[in-house]
Amino acid sequence: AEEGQWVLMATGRSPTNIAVIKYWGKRDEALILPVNDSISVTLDPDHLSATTTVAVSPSFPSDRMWLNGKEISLSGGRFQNCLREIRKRARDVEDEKKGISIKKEDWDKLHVHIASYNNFPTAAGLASSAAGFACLVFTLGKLMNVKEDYGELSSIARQGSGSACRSIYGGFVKWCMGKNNDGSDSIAVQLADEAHWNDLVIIIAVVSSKQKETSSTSGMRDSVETSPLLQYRAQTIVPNRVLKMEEAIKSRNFESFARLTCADSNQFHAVCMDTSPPIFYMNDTSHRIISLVEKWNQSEGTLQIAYTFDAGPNAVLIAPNRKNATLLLQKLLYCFPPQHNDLSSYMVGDKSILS
Ligand code: 2P0
Repeated sequence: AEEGQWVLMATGRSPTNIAVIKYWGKRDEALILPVNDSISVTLDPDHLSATTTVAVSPSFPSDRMWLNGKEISLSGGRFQNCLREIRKRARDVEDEKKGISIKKEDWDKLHVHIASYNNFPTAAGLASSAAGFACLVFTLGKLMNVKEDYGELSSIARQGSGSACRSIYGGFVKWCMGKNNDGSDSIAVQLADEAHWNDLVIIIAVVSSKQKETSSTSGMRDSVETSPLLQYRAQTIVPNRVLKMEEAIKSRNFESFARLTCADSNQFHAVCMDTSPPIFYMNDTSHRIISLVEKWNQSEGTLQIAYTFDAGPNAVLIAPNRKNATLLLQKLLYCFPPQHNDLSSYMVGDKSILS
């Protein structure tokens, strides 16, 4: 900003979320309306999160954004939709200490600078867009004194990236697909808060931090257009599974939670295989991790670990307690010793998975 002109800033942090009932497929591409409900767990922000600072000043001639220090274009429809929706809801802001007074109607003329950092690899199937857009919407809302409730904010974040609507809350979150054509009821709701199931431990085995080959957006578009399994899944399987998952979370039933989580991950990847041309997000190492967990679960007769994979080869492993998490790490280190470079690192969400 130039001398004598003020700058007002706000900073926020949003963790990413891991879907245990997957979102895959849109019924409306522009508004980002999904073909089914989904359920996720929001991670602890210390491990996988976006931190965003937004600044406003009369000396800024245009809106600009930097991601991990590099300027990126804001011309995409998704950024513009989020900015527009937040600006629409902006209110008066008074900062007496700095002598700043912004009237509601001033926001249309003021421009913002946005700087966002991820503390994890971008676009490696670790849901960076989820944390990023949730954080952008939340922080812009803070700067512009937006008073709308979290449901409404989630519906704005959804227009940045579908999965972002679930990162507005901590804990266990459901994205309700909604019925309306305008998206007004396609919002996220919190099923249980951060403290509800504190024993769970999440371990992310980073198989590759390379950028994925098929983006989620184009992958799910191809699946909607070509996969008959996707229609069956959305209409017949998921509604039932969502009910069972809500019950499992409510009653902290790990056996049921793990069974549903693994089945839904596998079905999501089956839909990817059912797409023409087929989409492969998992690799040999991912498959070996599944086998390791399945063998262990079968040998015990009860589920010891849940696994789930998103649009990339990295494994998200959920243990019911620290004992199982420790055993899992031992097994992983034995099968993938450090000098073996199939697995680059482990990230462990200690104790709580939530912010
Ligand atoms: C999910 N994924 O539920 C699923 C599971 C990936 C696999 O949401 O086009 O980045 O921005 O709405 O949100 C990734 O999709 O896609 C995703 P857009 P998004 O977490």
